[in-house]
Amino acid sequence: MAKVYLGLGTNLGDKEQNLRNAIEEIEERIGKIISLSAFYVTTPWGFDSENSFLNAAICVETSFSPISVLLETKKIELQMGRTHKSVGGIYSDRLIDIDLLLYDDLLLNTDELVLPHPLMTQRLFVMEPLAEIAPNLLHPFLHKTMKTLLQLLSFPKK
Ligand code: PH2
Ligand code: MG
Ligand code: MG
Repeated sequence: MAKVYLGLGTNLGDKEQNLRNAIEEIEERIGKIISLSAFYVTTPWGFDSENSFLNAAICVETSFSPISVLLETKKIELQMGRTHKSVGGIYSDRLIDIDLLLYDDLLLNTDELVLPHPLMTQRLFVMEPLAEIAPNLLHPFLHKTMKTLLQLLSFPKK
């Protein structure tokens, strides 16, 4: 069994219900959820929108490979009505976004999937919930804990 950390985000519709639905689908299709963060209200990062986000992080125990987890999360996003993905790094409002953050201590760099998620340590909306559920987890490439990485993000050195 592997432990996979997922970041969840939504900024359209009934956001709390969207997160709950996604969590239920993940548990049904990917594996047992062993940690769930609080839901964080966050401002859109990297694009302008009037719609604030609700973000969360979860840890799932799974027998699936990283690519299978990715495919399952894509299916859940589509099933929940997500219509378009970000194109060329331009973000847009969405009902649900499920991102793979970490898969055990795997380092992976393929066209389909990069692990750890390359932008996770730059994003407060990811690191706050992640550090809540896994403060002492080590980033397998940076060799720092999630708690430390969150602090570095919140109080960057000048
Ligand atoms: N997701 C993005 C881009 N910007 N901002 C917030 N606050 N929360 C997100 O989940 C988010 C974002 C790309 O997936
Ligand atoms: Mg995302
Ligand atoms: Mg995504």
